[in-house]
Amino acid sequence: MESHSLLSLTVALLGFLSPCLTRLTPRVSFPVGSPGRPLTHFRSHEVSNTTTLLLSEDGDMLFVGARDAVLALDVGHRDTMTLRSKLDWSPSEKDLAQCSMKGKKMADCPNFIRVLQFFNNTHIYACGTFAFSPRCTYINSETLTMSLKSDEGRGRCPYDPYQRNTAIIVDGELYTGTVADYRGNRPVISRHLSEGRRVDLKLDDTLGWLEDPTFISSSFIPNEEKIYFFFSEVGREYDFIDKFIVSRVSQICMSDVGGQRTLQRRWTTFAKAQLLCQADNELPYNVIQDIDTLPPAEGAPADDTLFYGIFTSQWSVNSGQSAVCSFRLTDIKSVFSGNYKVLNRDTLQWSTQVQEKVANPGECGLHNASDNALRFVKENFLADDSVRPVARSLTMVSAEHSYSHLTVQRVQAANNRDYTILFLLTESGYIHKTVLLQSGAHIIEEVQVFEQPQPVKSLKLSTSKGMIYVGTSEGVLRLPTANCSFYWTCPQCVLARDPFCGWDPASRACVEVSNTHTSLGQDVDRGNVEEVCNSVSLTHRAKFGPNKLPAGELVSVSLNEVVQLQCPAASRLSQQLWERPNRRLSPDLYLHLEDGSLSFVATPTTLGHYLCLSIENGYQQTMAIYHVRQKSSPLAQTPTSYTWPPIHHIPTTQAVAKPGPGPGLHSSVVTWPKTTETRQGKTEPTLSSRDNHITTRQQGRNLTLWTEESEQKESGFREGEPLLSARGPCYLKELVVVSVLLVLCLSVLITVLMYIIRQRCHSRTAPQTSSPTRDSDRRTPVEQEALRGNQLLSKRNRQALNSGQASGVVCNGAITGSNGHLPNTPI
Ligand SMILES: *[C@@H]1O[C@H](CO)[C@@H](O)[C@H](O)[C@H]1NC(C)=O
Ligand SMILES: *[C@@H]1O[C@H](CO)[C@@H](O)[C@H](O)[C@H]1NC(C)=O
Ligand SMILES: *[C@@H]1O[C@H](CO)[C@@H](O)[C@H](O)[C@H]1NC(C)=O
Ligand SMILES: *[C@@H]1O[C@H](CO)[C@@H](O)[C@H](O)[C@H]1NC(C)=O
Ligand SMILES: CC(=O)N[C@H]1CO[C@H](CO)[C@@H](O)[C@@H]1O
Repeated sequence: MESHSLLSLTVALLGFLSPCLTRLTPRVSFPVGSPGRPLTHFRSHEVSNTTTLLLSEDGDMLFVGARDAVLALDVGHRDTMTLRSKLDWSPSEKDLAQCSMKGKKMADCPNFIRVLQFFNNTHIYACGTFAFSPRCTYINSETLTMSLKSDEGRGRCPYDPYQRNTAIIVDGELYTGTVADYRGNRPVISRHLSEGRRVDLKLDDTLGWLEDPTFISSSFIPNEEKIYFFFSEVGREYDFIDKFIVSRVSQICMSDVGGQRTLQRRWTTFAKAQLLCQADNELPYNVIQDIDTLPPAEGAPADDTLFYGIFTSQWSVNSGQSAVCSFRLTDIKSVFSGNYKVLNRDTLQWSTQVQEKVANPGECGLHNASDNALRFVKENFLADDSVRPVARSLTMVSAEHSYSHLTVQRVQAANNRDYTILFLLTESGYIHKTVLLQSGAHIIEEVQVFEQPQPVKSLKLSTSKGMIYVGTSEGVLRLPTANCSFYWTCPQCVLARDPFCGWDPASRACVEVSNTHTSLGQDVDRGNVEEVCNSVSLTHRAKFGPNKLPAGELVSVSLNEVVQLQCPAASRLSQQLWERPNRRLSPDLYLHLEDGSLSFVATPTTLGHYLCLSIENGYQQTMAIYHVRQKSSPLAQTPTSYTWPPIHHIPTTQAVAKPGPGPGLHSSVVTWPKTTETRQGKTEPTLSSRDNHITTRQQGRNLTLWTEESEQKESGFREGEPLLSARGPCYLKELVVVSVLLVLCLSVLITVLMYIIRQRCHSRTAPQTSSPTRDSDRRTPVEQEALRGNQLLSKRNRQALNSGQASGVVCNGAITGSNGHLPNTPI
């Protein structure tokens, strides 16, 4: 127990130093109900717990598996989803009584539909939990009527509605991964509805085929004639850690009909391998949450099929974080055709001993093989190698968001190049639309789909209709995959870097990319506004040129009053700057607040024009213009609209060649003190903050405080007094010192605590020795790895910070070891 708490403490400490992640901020955010991204809902008080979604091939009909019902929704219209028909399918009173007699909660006894698949052209096959006694049936997809023929659902559908399962019908046969008993401890991957010489198959009951799995998904690869299953389970090959979870891919051949004597009515082609979502030298994201298949591009070989999965970590270091990894079919195939581990039946230990290969496990067409070969296959089903992600790296990591579901799509952009788009659902209810670029993932936008976190059971993409469907416990909601009209200028359209959207110079609108538009302005890879918008349209300059600046706002103030000017952000990725025509913004007089606004005291020198600029990806645009002038009489108080006087040097909405800070701005921007200690001490608040400026909270709070104070004793200041120099920066130094001291104190305290804890452990478990060698012996490899990593890492961190690389990068917790391939270390 002690060693466990020590491990968790170490791991928790490491959490402060983990891998250096660049933060992924969605460029724009649409709150729920925002008109830019309208959602369509289907809700009915008679419908709840919508768990399974099935989309017709033409995308016009959505079949929904709910509680005690199957629905057919007409989704052919862009504005509405309407209920076309509903099939009630609930257990009888007697079934319910039996269910509750068995000690189940009444709320869990209804029929929760968990399998919904097209069976043939006219029928759907559906299974439900049916009061903890699963049933399956055929449903006519036109009339939504149940056929008389119904099957027992054992092995096809879970008993317990909270258990995850997967099912897929190919050529009229049902392939499932689920638990096949009431207690939920007999997991099985099986085939049903086979006819003639083809028999129903399941896994052999031999130890170790599945170890307490959670089924995630299954995928049919036509060229291979194989079904792949994705799940997580206990990784018994890592017996040094208690309940180490591993993610798996497993395969079966569709041609399988079982063995003749050995493995009769059992899979002869089952094999499984570990899916490793891990960057070199870091803790693995070991728990698969969801996975989606991206078929190869047109003309590309089937081996290029990709699987995009969301993975989280079992360890609290990475809690709340998630990673996306992609796996290539070729890599999966080569792992399955490699060597296999051997299970010692007596000790139940896995080993990688080299042995004579009697057969190739995982090979299709073994049904005629000898008993000897089949016995070999039966015992060798865990591939020795792990499947590593594409390019051996993570596709993306999010430190702030816990993703639960994803769907993936390939989109052809205006330049005819293909881009991969991921739609990732966060647990807090946002969909992140993400494009994968050479330079990494870019979150184009986030759309809030619900306000309260909801258990989402399915996310479905309709590429033909450009819609995403989300099944929640309350119903179904839908949002379009793109709506380009939100971007109403060429720069906005280009900066979005959305492969779906391009600027049409003819209609002067941001439109959806399609074959009919030939020359759309778009730069997904770089988002270079200058190049795209200038080359696309010269008239555009005139439209947004200097004489069409937004009308300035008149601000009337009395002298010595504190003025605060707001600056709206163009996007979450933009930075705001302030400029005055022909003047410098002296840091002595002006204060740049965290939200981008500017604060100063009205004096004769500070009266005049102010320009708020937003800069993003090297492109600068004017967001607001103010004219601050002295109040002449109480009458002039109301701000009136104001037209900008002709000023020639100021940058306008057209692209500015050099994004560098304007005159005098550099010195006035509050910068980070570049000391190791302050960085570490302060990463936490910035991590959670959605703001992309690197400023401390403390600063913000203090500056606000100052504003309030000074408002109270406004009259105490004299004109032109360098107020801010006397307050802000000088206190900042003190603040830094205090933070450093605090961090130091905390470190000392934690070290002492750890020392005490360790001492205690020793005195209890090993009273006679407390030598460090003994200590390290007692640690599991993971712990040792972690601790070694800790030392290494702090050294690395210091180096990084010294060389000034740390800016803009959040460091929060990695295990760096010299040979830290921990989950892959053979035993
Ligand atoms: C796209 O967004 C605009 C507002 O920006 C909205 O009026 C329109 O209805 C949306 N279109 C679709 C198809 O959602
Ligand atoms: C069904 O929905 C209700 C209400 O959202 C929820 O509390 C319950 O857990 C759901 N049941 C299942 C089996 O998902
Ligand atoms: C589809 O399957 C159902 C159920 O077995 C059967 O009644 C129906 O005739 C089949 N339809 C076709 C077109 O084969
Ligand atoms: C394999 O088995 C099938 C029947 O199960 C038989 O027709 C065929 O001849 C066998 N092939 C070989 C090579 O034994
Ligand atoms: C620079 C400055 O004003 N620092 C103050 C920040 O606020 C704390 C209390 O919230 C004061 O103690 C600091 O002096």
